[in-house]
Amino acid sequence: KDEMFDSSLISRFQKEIEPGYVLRPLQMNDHQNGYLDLLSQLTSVGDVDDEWFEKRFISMRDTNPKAYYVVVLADEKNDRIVASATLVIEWKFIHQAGCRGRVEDVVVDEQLRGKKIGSLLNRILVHLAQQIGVYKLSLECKDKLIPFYESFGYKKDEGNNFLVQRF
Ligand code: 16G
Repeated sequence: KDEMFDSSLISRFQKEIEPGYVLRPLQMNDHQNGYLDLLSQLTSVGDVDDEWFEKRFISMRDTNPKAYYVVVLADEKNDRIVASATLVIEWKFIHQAGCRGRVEDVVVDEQLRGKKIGSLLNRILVHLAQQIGVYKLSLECKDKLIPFYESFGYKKDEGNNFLVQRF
C-alpha cells in the first residue's frame, strides 16, 4: 500500500462516508483503479501509462516540504475511484516563509453526484489546509459553482484578479 500522504490525516472523516466506500489518499496503483478515467470527467487527461503515472506519483509523494494531498473515494468492492479532490501546498518566502493552499481537480463520478460527496471532500481539504497552516486557500471554478464553493468559506478576492495564459 503506497499512499501519497499519511492516511491518519483524513481517517476521522471515514464515518461520514456511506457504507461500501473508502476514503483514502491516492495510491501508487490507482492508475489501474480508474483515477484518470475519473479525472477525464473534469478535463483532458491524454495518454498516461502505468509507468508514467507511477513516476509522477512518486515525485508528488516525495516533495519536501510536502506539497500534494490527493484524497480519493474508492468503491470498496473493486477499489474503483469514484471521487477525488487535491490540495496543493505552495511553499513561500513571504508570510514568514509560510504557504498557501490551492484546491484542485475536484471530481465526483457522474453516477454519484447529488450525495454531498463533493461537499465532504471540500470540508476535508479545508481541514487539512488549516492543519498544515496555510495563510490562504484558493480555487478556480465555473460561474455556476460559485455558490457551492462560497458555502465552504471562499469568496471573490476583490481587487485581486485571476489571470491566465493557455498554451
Ligand atoms: C477546474 C478545477 C481545476 C482543474 C481545472 C481543469 C476545481 C476546484 N477546479 O478549474 O482544479 O485543474 O478545472 O480545467 O476543481 P483546465 O483543463 O481547463 O485547466
